[in-house]
Amino acid sequence: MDAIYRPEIIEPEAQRNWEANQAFKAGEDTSKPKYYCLSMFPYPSGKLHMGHVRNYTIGDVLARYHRMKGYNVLQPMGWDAFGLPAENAAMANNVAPAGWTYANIDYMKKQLKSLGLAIDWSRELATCKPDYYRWEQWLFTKLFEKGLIYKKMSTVNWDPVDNTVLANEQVIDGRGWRSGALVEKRDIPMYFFRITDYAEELLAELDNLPGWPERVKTMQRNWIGKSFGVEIHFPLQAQGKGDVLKVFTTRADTLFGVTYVAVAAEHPLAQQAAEGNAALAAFIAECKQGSVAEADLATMEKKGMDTGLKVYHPFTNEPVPVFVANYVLMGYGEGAVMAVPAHDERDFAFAEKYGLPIKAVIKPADGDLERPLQAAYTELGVLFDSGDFSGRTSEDAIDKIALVLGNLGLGEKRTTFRLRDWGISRQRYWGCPIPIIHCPTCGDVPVPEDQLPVVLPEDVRIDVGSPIKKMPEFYACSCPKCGGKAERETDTMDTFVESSWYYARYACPDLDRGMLDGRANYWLPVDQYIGGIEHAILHLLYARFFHKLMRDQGLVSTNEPFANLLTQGMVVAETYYRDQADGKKLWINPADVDVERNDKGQIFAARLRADGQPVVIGGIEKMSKSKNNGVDPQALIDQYGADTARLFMMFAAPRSRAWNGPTPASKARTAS
Ligand code: ANZ
Ligand code: ZN
Repeated sequence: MDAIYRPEIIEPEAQRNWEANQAFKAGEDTSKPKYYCLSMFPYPSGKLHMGHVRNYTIGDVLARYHRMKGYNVLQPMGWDAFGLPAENAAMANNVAPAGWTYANIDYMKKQLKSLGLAIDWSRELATCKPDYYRWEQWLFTKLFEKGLIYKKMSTVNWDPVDNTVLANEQVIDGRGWRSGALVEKRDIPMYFFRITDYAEELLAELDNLPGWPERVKTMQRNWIGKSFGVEIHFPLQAQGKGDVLKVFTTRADTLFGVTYVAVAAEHPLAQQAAEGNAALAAFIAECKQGSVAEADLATMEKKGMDTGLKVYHPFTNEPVPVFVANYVLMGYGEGAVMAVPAHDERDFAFAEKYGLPIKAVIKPADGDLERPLQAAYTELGVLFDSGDFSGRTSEDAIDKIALVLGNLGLGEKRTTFRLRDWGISRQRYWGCPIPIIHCPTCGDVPVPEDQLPVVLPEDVRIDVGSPIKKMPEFYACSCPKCGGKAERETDTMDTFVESSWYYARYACPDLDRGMLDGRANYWLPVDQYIGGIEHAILHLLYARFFHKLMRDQGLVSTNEPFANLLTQGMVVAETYYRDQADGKKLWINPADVDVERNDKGQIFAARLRADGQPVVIGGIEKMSKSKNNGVDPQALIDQYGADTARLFMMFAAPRSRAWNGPTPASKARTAS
């Protein structure tokens, strides 16, 4: 035996041995309790970063611990292999996205192996392979037949120079990232998953996930956003009897403070008013321009225009003007609001800007409002100047007003969700083809099971736009129903679709007769899921949704995919830079800097090793390429060995409550 520890000899030897003996191959064994330990699979971007090392080491520690405790452990690995970066890399390096992706997978797989993870590699999957996405397409056709997937027009970012749709992240300051052209909005048909049908269950089931961090559950609850409110009907002046404008409000108690109503630019009433009103039509067109990103909508300047139309107040019968306003969203509630400037901040700002009346009707229970109002009073309180409802509390008035409106046939209580249906059409190439055939006679026809998969051609050249949109050999086909000439859909699916069910496919990755078999019910739910907090909302919500879709399709028997969730923190590092002549910062990798520390270990001086001159200490930031503060795990592994690198990652930032122990759910499974 060597006197010194030589990882470069010991580790490859151990790893060869594991591989030869298939040491981590998992099988279904009902004599032992099972433990399914899953770390979020990586996007094959090129090489591993420290975030991966941390994520996968946490998973590996838990997997090995449970194995030693006598559990039947499954720890699989795979590749989230579709996505836009492959197209960008392909364009930059003149290679095909498939080749780039497969080469990255090869390299990163070697790196993962050198980390010494106890992975069952026999279950490896890559989402860009037809034997994987075939089943995604199959489920798509089933859901389409059930009406859980539908088509509707939806707004996208359109680059008028490159003639292509842009993803939100490809729009920079309102311009296309390649062409620099001003981006327009365009309506095109897209497919949507009816996730809103599951909103109630997705919300309620969060209460049955004791193994999830409270913080993540709160984020999901807010995202689903259940609101209890009232739908109120404002009869339209100068229209047929019974024509009403519907609004959704959470504050029916403020009804007597309504001084205008506002509709979204896309609302049919706005469209109607714009006929013969050029100024209004221009304003509506302007509203439709610009980004569709939600963050931009929240911060943009509130703008509006009077339509000239009027509605009647349902109680006082007074006429109320109808505005078009850019802060009203077509996709929420009714796409129309009753505006109460005295008690809503947005309405207050809008009323001040356009000189609309501000009528207060709610005051604090124990005091009075300031006069004149300097800002909206948005709290609940007691009603005044509100007819028969004056003197009631807000809570009480909301119920009573809903009741009276109901009796008049002018409204009812309603719950609304902030959650929108999930639009999954992407006008990109490197994704799973949507299995629909467009027939001039039969309409949208799902591809029959025996014609699946619809294979994405891999041998392509990428320039502007998706190559399969220009390949008749891909899209020309015949209709499965009538046999006539037809065309295949050329959009691909959002890559979040692939990552919504991979955890289940690991149970039976070799199955070629179906999406899942009984093995999925043996392994699921995942006992411990580990991944970045950045996936707290979308990925985890979509995966929960897919689990329920698969359950209702008879593919799995549980309600939730992940019994315990561990969200690891961000991996951070020091940053260093020098100011350059052009005002930009030159970021310097910490590996090239020599530092001096005080007795608390804080860095107080730093010099570039190459020239011995000082560099600016930029503080600790998330490890990223942009700040050049990435620490390459490979260098650590090569120098000190994987065990050292792993131990360091665990020691440097220990997980105090790394896991919550097997939940009752996973115990119950092992009994059956
Ligand atoms: C009148 C009112 C008075 C409101 C008041 C608030 C305060 P949450 O809680 O998020 O569900 N709203 C309704 N539909 C909208 C749309 N399509 N676009 C933009 N805003 C919309 O929010 C519900 C409130 O958001 C509703 O209650 C409505 O404004 C507005 F003192 O109605 B409220
Ligand atoms: Zn047909």
